[in-house]
Amino acid sequence: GPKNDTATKRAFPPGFVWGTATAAYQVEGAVKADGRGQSIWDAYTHTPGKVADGSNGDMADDDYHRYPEDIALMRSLGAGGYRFSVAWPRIFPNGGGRPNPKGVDFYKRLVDALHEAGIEPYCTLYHWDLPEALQRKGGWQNRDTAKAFADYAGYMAGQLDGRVQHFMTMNEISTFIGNGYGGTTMAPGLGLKGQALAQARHHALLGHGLAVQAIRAATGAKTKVGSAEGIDAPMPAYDAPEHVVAARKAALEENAGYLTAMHTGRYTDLYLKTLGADAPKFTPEEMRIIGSKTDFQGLNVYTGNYYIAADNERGYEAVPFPSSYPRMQSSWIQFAPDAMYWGPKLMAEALGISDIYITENGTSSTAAPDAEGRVLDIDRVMFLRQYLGELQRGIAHGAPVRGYFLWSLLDNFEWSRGYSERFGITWVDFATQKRTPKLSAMFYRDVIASNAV
Ligand code: GBH
Repeated sequence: GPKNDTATKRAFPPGFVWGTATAAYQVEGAVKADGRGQSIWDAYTHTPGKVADGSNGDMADDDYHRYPEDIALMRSLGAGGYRFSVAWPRIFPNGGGRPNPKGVDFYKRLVDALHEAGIEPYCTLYHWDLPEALQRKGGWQNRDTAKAFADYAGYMAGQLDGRVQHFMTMNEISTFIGNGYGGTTMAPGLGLKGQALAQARHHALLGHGLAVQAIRAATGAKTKVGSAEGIDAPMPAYDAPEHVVAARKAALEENAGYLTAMHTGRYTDLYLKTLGADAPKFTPEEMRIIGSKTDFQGLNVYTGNYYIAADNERGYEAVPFPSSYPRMQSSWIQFAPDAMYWGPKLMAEALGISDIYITENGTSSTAAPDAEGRVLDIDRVMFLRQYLGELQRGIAHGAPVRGYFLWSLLDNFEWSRGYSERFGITWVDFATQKRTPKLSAMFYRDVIASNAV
């Protein structure tokens, strides 16, 4: 057949990791199987009025049973990596105590099947499904949860040692604290304010740091530990030097409660000053733990914020998005491919990060099967092509990005949006569980095959 026009493509470095990503509660289903305990997301989704379409993750993609078929999909993409998460309540149904061997076995089977398919597993230990038993004791508001998380993370990493090389402690502390503890749109939906919120955030950071240490203690020297954090990527409004400086300052200050604390072991002066009496209570020892050295940083990049230089205490000012700014189906995804150029580059420069993985990037799309059953999601193809082009340009200009995980392999349970927003490059008919690769899957297969966009 006709050859691709590779001469006009922009190449990624040799050995660049191409993968897809999912999370346990969003794809597994099988919420009562093999002794799994309840999580805060079971409780939340079964509370009327919380999820847009009244749905839940009871079945989701039934990936708990269909993972061999899902690995076959990854294989047909030619993907070399897969980012998945472990459901804490499958391992410790009540948060701690005695482990549940059947839950552990599921992840061993999954990881072994990935290796058989030539796919490297990247394991996230916490993608928001806190055991409900721990929420009853205050969840992340309770400092003991940080210790319980580290115990679980160390135990699970030890069980997968030799089979998994890359572990991420948590996914997006900024989101589960911001929306679940500060807001009400995610589990547990507490709507906390002030000091209580800052303290819950501090405990989550502490859980991350303790888990980094526990994972290292439980695994061999080859293990690489990091986290996957969400950022609204800092971007200069345009690339004049003063605006680039402003965006780099924003990279530090806008992430002060998360990545900056994790990479420097301190809260910035501005962060503490802004919180004032609401600042978290912390000890120097806790800050040392939070700053535990990691081997890589995962960044989930969907969109960003534009900055200009400003004559104020921060030295920058965010440029608001006018309502005419282009967006994707999910209204929070402003179409901003330059987020993929500037985000990794400025975060690496601001925090001295040497190895980055894009642990999530992708978009929702309203594209649905046509008369012939094809899903021609050209909006997602356009989105991915532009973001990947900017990623390539960033790497060419020194951004230390080693791999990219597309969110998501499958349409899945999109948290409080239920099944109304589809992020998959594979269509899932939730009534039959039939999987159909979309046009974007063909596009991604092509990118992977040529290691270029
Ligand atoms: C990621 O979060 C998650 O890690 C992943 O599980 C999820 O499926 C994926 O994105 C797609 O959403 O409801 O208007 O208040 C991305 C960061 C932060 C985006 C919270 C949505 C809520 C917006 N998310 N935000 S709103």
